[in-house]
Amino acid sequence: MNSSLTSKDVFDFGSSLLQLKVVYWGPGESGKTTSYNVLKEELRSKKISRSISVETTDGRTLWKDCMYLSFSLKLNKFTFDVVVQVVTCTGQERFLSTREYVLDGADGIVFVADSSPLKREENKRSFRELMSFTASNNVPYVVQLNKRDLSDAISEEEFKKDLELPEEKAYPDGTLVVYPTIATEKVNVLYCFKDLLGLILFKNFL
Ligand SMILES: Nc1nc2c(ncn2[C@@H]2O[C@H](COP(=O)(O)OP(=O)(O)OP(=O)(O)O)[C@@H](O)[C@H]2O)c(=O)[nH]1
Ligand SMILES: [Mg+2]
Repeated sequence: MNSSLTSKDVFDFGSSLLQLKVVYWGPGESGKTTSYNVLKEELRSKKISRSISVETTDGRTLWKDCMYLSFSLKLNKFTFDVVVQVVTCTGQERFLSTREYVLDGADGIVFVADSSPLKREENKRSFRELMSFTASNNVPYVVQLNKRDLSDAISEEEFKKDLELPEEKAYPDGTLVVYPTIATEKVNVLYCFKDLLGLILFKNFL
């Protein structure tokens, strides 16, 4: 699905099947795979495939993590079967080309940033990279500011300035400008993912 399509193209009323792809994107070791694993656990009853992870020997993502979730969506008198492919890409600088490939066909993106003050430049660089990939197709995204448990975590205000995000807490549609998360403690990860799904559906219906 891509953003230039209308709801009629996206929702196949004949088959009632809606297929979406959500990509977790962000700098190296910001917590993309940890967030993915939270979804895998919290939504295990919705998982309809094995989860595949291709890692380096030290546990970093080499290629991607990937799984499929499925659930029913009721809209008025229609019921849709929704299948969501969830993937993470590697944050490692040297694998830029694989990130482009993983992002291909994304319907929504979770940008996972790192709260460490040492990662500010990496957050900026990765966000710029993402914006350059998404500039032409207007894919909806949400921003997860992860590792809020760090004692020296940067403030949300500093982070918003770094990424040139609006100062407000929320957008007019109610989604947050920044979702503070602690992926290792499962805090807010599912909430952020659900809001992104809402944005994708909203964008294609209205
Ligand atoms: N303190 C803290 N550590 C975290 C949090 N989330 C993830 N981590 C840790 O950060 C490290 C990297 O996490 P990953 O989930 O592998 O990061 P990634 O973004 O998938 O990394 P790459 O695949 O290499 O790009 C691991 O040691 C995690 O345990 C968090 O919320 N707080
Ligand atoms: Mg990873």
